[in-house]
Amino acid sequence: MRTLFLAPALCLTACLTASSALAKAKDALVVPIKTSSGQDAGKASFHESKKGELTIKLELKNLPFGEHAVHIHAKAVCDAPDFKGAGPHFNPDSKQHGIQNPMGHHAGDLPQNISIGEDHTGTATFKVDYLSMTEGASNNILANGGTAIMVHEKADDMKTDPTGNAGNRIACGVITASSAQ
Ligand SMILES: [Cu+2]
Repeated sequence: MRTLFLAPALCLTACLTASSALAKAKDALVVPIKTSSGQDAGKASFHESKKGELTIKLELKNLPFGEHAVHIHAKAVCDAPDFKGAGPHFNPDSKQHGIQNPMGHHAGDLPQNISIGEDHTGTATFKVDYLSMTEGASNNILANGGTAIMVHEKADDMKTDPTGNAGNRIACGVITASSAQ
């Protein structure tokens, strides 16, 4: 009697643990971001809805006051201090740069800049349907080893190809499947 009673209870515990770990890995990809001098610049979290919309939530710190471009760049490399190893913007559809560019836009272009306050922190949330974390999708930011999220010195003008005139790269975070927390 005792064995029969215990077995289902153990199974229930094990099943719950396994499914919540799985859900966590898919739901919340959290990427730490660092400045070009290696200082903590906060984090970006990525969540894909069932409808396929990707939400990118930025919580940044230790950055200069003002408006800054944020993009997804093509390679999962953050090589300080210039972060050039991250390559150009993530652009699987071979388009031009800028949400306002008629020939655009790169999949790695985000719809707004982030505003950093006088306390050197800032938050922003972007919801886009042109990026995903779904295996097999051409716009999957985790495919081919992943991508990088990049913060620039200046604002993106949303139209100048290929960079948006955003200036130097000042903070970076590597986006890979193993960034999941
Ligand atoms: Cu960029």
